[in-house]
Amino acid sequence: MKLTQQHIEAHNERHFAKHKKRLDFLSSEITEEQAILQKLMDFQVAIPSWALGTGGTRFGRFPGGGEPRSLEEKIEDVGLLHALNRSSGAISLHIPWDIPTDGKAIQELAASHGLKFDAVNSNTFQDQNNQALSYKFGSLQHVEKAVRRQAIEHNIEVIKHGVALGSESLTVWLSDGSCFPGQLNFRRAFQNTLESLREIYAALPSHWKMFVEYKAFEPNFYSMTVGDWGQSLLYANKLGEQAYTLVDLGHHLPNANIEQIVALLLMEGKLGGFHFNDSKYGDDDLTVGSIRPYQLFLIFNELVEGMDAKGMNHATDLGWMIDASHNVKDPLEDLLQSVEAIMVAYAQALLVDRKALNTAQLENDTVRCQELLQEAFRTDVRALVAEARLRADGALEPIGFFREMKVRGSLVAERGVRTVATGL
Ligand SMILES: [Mn+2]
Repeated sequence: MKLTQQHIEAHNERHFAKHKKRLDFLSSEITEEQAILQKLMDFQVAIPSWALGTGGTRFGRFPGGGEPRSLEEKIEDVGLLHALNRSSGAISLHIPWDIPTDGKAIQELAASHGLKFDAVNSNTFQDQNNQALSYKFGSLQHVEKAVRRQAIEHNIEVIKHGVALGSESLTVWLSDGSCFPGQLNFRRAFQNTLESLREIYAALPSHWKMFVEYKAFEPNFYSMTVGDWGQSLLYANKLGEQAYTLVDLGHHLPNANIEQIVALLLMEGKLGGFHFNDSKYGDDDLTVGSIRPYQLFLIFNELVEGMDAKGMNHATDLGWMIDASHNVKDPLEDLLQSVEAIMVAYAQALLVDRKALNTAQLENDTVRCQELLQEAFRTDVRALVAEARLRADGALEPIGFFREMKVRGSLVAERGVRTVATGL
């Protein structure tokens, strides 16, 4: 289903009076409102093609209905999100779950929804049906050259699909590692992986970036060959200037100081991509901002400060993507919540009085430092985020609209109750 602008306008008229009251109050509290609104309007977060269906765990999966059955329907779903929040203007494809058969037609369909193609993602963490060699003991790290070769060729294939769609980056996440002590020679695994990544890197078009994503544990439970930001940075530095580290919020050991990692990677010019989600225990893939909104704000605080220090464009110089799973919520509602949480944290980070914070830091005024950060964090910026949506022709209350219009019901009627999104 494609929403009409009239539907959105009617919704906005109904909610405008309440919005106006909230915005007027907020406007009296903040400075540089127009500049912040423009930044919010420019900021886009990519939606991965695998996030549009119901997720699951190794114990089970409980799908809702009306899940997208094809790449075309996934693009329609992202188009729907973007029509509502105007901040989801990109889609990130996973190969081979979403191989575009007709690149040009897919690109046109995406463009008709105002969507671009963000990073393409390779998959060597599972065996495909027609695959000659198994990744059971790793892919790019594998002790057998033929397996490494197969994984390299797959990544090069993914780059080709990306080129056909207008993507400009490749994300490599490896499940490679070991489950038991002694299983791997760590140095050999690293060297094999580096050598394999070098071949993939050599196949990148000159304007492309390669993101090396790390993960602390799972599916391997003793060691991961790209297990933390240090290892990812080693690879990225050895590969060259087109290679960057990608930070996924769920891929750290408990209590890791992610904001500090972000700050240092930015300082080194090596932060390239960012995956949003939230977690209580590990790689839980929960809705962004649902568990630790303050941490999300602190991360955005470092992102804004670090990017500004380097003269980077917030909207375009890093790859922003949601990487979450929706086990018990409607995936589209969950994604709307996630994007909202991201925009709220970003807006709050833009409110931080950086000059005052810098002065307080230089005076060792710890109390003042905390006050300044929490002043921004405790400001209710939702009306500002809503105003940015309104100015971009989005809906004042995206989830409210989704429910008022019974969008899921229409999707179920269109696609059926028992559809399963490809790749899940
Ligand atoms: Mn990720």
